[in-house]
Amino acid sequence: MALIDLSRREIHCKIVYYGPGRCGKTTNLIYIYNAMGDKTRGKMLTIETKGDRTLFFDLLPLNLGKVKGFDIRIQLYTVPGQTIYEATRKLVLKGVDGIVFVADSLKVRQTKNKESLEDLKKNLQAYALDIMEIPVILQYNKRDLVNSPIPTLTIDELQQDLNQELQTTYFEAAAVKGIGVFETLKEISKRTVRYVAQKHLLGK
Ligand SMILES: Nc1nc2c(ncn2[C@@H]2O[C@H](COP(=O)(O)OP(=O)(O)OP(=O)(O)O)[C@@H](O)[C@H]2O)c(=O)[nH]1
Ligand SMILES: [Mg+2]
Repeated sequence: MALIDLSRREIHCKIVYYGPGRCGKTTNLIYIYNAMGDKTRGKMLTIETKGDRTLFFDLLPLNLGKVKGFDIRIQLYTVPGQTIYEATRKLVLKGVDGIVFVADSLKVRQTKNKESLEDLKKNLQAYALDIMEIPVILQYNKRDLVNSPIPTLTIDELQQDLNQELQTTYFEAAAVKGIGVFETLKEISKRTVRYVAQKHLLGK
C-alpha cells in the first residue's frame, strides 16, 4: 500500500514486475541494482531461489529523488512466474500501486504470457483493484532473440495477445543487456507516483 508521510515528506510506492516464469523479471531488477549507485538503491533482497527461479519474491528499494518537495521511495518486487506459485503471486501483489507486465517474446511462451495476464487480472480483482485503473505498462522482453534461429513473436502478435484491452504503453526490451530496462522503470515510476499522489493527496 502506498504510504504518504506528510511530516517527513515521503511518498512510498510499491511496483510489481509480473509475468510468466523465465520471462526476465528478476533480470530487470538485477540490471537496475547493478546500474544504480549506493545513494539511490537499497539492498536487493532475494527471498528463496532455486537456480535462477524465484520461489518467493525479489525486492529492490530505490530512492528516486524529489517530486514537489516529497522524497520518492519505490519498492520494486518480482513475483515467481511459475504456474504453481499462484498463492505467492497473490500475496506479493498486496498493496501494489503500479505494475510492469513482462512478456516473453519466445513463441513457445505465447500461451504462458496470456495465462499470466489473466492470472494478474484475477489476483488484482481479489484486492478490489481494476487492471484498467491501476498503472500498468507492458515490457516485451528478449527482443535480442528476434534475429536468432529461435522462433519469436512479432510486436503485432504481442500487442494482439496482451494489449487489446489495456491499450497501454509498451517497451521493447532485452533485459539481459539492459535494453529498455530504465525506459520501463522511468515510465512506470512516473505513472505510479502520479496515481498515488492523486489518490491519496488530492483524494481523486
Ligand atoms: N536472451 C535473453 N535472455 C533473457 C533476457 N532476459 C532474461 N533472460 C534470461 O531468461 C532466464 C530467466 O530470467 P529471470 O529474470 O530469472 O526470469 P524470471 O521472470 O525472474 O523467472 P521466475 O523467477 O521463474 O518467474 C535467465 O536465464 C535470463 O538470463 C533477455 O532479454 N534476452
Ligand atoms: Mg525471478
